[in-house]
Amino acid sequence: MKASPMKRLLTIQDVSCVGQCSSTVALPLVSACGVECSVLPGALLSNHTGGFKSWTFADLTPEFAGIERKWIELGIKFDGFYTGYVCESQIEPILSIMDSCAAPGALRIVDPAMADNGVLYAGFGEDFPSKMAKLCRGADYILPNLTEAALLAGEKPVLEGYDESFIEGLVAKLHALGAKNVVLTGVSFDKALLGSAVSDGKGIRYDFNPRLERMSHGTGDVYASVFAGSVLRGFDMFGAAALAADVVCEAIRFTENDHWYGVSFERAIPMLATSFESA
Ligand code: PXL
Repeated sequence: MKASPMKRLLTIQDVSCVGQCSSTVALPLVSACGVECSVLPGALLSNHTGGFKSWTFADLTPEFAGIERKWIELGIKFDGFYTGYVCESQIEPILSIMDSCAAPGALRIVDPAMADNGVLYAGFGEDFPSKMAKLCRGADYILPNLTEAALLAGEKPVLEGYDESFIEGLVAKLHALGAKNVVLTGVSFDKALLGSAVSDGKGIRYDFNPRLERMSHGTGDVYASVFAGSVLRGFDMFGAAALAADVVCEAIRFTENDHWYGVSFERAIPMLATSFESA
């Protein structure tokens, strides 16, 4: 059987040289989904900011305009865009590239990677969530965790003791920002289960897996990369969310206990790649 034409996704997020996050996770995982992955690095860091004592940071925003002009000149188009950790100066240039380099029907997948466990990542100011909200406005899919969702909605994060009606209210506020579909991660009503609330604006479906008690930096990037790759492969968002969660769990299971700065997603690649054998 002849395979369907390969889709091309552009991911826009930093390159952290060390740390198993952002572009260095997206490139292998989107590729393992059978989707061509182009990268636009927004910044170059020596290592990520989540637990290392310090890091170097080079802002690559000044490169964006020239790269966009070149792509327009060459007629380069993308079937989808997946944004992760980006900085404020990149929001407008990213929106411009999403307009000028979109193939017909191109999808916009926004992981508003900026916060976790109730707090913004180091280096982001208090007003950053309102800037990130602009990127969420025209998105086909947004994938915030509970902290990011609250900050996007202009609220204080609530990380436990909530019920389904609270989650429904939060998801409704995210749709009100202008996002078509919402995948809210890190949801748990029962301590033994952890999962996501997946909403198309008409109804919410939940996807839960048994909670794995392990430090888990970088799982959001693994989740978003698999979600983006599988949506471009034609999975519906419920199937994409379920596969993304399964790959995260598999990656955590393969991760040594003292490996604190990322997850060993590399060993989940065979399982991910076989998920598309009949797709
Ligand atoms: O995993 C999200 C992420 C991406 N990029 C950088 C980060 C983080 C989280 O800390 O620091 C640079």
